[in-house]
Amino acid sequence: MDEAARTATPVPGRADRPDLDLDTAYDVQAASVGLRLARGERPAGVKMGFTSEAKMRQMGVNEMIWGRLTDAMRVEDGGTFGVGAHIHPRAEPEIAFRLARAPGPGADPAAVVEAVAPAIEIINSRYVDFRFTVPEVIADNASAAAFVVGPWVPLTGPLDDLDVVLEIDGEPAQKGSTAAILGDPLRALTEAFDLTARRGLRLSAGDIVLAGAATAAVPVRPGSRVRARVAGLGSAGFTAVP
Ligand code: OOG
Ligand code: MG
Repeated sequence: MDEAARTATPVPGRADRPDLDLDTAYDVQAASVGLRLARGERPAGVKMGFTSEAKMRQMGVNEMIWGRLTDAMRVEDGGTFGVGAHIHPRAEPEIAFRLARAPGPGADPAAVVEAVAPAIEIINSRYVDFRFTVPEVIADNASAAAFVVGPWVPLTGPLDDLDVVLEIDGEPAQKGSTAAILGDPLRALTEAFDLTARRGLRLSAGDIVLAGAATAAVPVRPGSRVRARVAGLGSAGFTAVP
């Protein structure tokens, strides 16, 4: 997986991998991200996947997953993303949370949130044509490639039904609502706390949690301007370059 990511060379998915159960898949993910950390990247938090019907339908899966973020995946808001280093990147609109502290067991998610922001995740499956089984996509770090976070604001109001638009070159490409994310993105945060704790990953102050896409993902082509707008929160965007 690490080599497929580094060299932008896809590997076959939905392949015969009888030993790849969920535990093994998360072990592969940890090992593969471990190689990135050994090369000097720093942990930056986690991303949730398949927290919305729209995403589950698009990818033909029905199980929540999570992956790990590193600082090297961060694209500055308004910055550029180089498509050429990736296989077939897609953008999807998300909500980002920044943690004020490590979440204790059974933590009230809102109480652990320092700030919330509109965000874009750029996914880039290392499998041919984005076709994979659930264990395969977990082993592939949940297709994580990059993320863009817009302006952080304190969590003051409800997040359970904010309009979301993903724009390409100023035109809406996907529309939805934060309600698509488990009914409320804060639920995705609770799931992130539970699922990571179960696998021994400790989140800490300053970590980012991406709640999962509110809509289906859209291919990122060189030259496009991509922006996610979330009503009441603002927007996050980037320009794709070759
Ligand atoms: C897997 C990642 C799913 C989300 O937000 O639902 C995800 C994929 O679609 O390749 O990041
Ligand atoms: Mg995502």
